[in-house]
Amino acid sequence: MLNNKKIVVIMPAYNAEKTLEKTYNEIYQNFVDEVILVDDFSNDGTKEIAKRLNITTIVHDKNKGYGANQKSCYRAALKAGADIVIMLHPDYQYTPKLIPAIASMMAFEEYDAVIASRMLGNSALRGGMPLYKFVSNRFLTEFQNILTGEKLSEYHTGFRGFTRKILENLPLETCSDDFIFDNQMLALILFNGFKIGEISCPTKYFPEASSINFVRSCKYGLEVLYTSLCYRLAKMGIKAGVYGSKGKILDLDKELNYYNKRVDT
Ligand SMILES: Nc1nc2c(ncn2[C@@H]2O[C@H](COP(=O)(O)OP(=O)(O)O)[C@@H](O)[C@H]2O)c(=O)[nH]1
Ligand SMILES: [Mg+2]
Repeated sequence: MLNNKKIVVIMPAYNAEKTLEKTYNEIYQNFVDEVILVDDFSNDGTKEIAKRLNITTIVHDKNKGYGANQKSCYRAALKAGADIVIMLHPDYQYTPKLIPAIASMMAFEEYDAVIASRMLGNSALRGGMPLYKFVSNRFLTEFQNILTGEKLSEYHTGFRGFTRKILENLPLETCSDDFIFDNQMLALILFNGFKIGEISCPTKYFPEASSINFVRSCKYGLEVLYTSLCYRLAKMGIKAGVYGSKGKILDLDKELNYYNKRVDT
């Protein structure tokens, strides 16, 4: 709790058995009310480790994708009564020690969302980010800033926080089940006039922390360009992409398959 706001950390997991415990152990538990993990039908021991760590765990009955995984995470967090939700990858790429800093930026109602940026400062390449990812991140960020009129240092980090208001009001059900979900969500936040704050965050690249290959990165990059173009069109009154009027908010009645539900005493 912070300023009477319930803080929930969500972890969209896929084959995270080697890094989950290390990530979890660095979460400052006194401050976080609940940790929820959604296992997207991993083929390793992710859910068993989550259970041993007493994390509220939900399992998908098939591999649904990174975006679909986040949708399940946000549904579960809203059902758990979260006021502030921090999304953290369980691949130990980002330091969980910054959770209190991120949460406090929203707990006192200065921001509606916060991203932990690898591009503020110069730690991305030092942390081992591949050069092609660094260059494309910079290019896509500039392109997106121009088309949205914003000035974020990046749009692609896996460490973010959102207020309940954002999760309840954005048409997230309409967003992709794949990796572009992340970018669509940020674009929707800006499109709807919510405020995004940033903090700097170190990043670590090692084999388990980065599985997206070159081809999937290219697909993601093209989809980012498309998302930004649709944003500009929608601002000009031409409904396009996820900004259309038929967007659906998260369907909270959808079944969640709890593998290990935390029981509050
Ligand atoms: N749900 C789901 N998540 C995935 C899949 N592949 C990767 N992820 C997760 O997506 C996140 C980002 O992927 P990652 O390989 O770490 O990307 P990078 O760090 O940006 O290079 C990680 O938390 C992965 O566990 C998948 O097929 N399904
Ligand atoms: Mg990663």
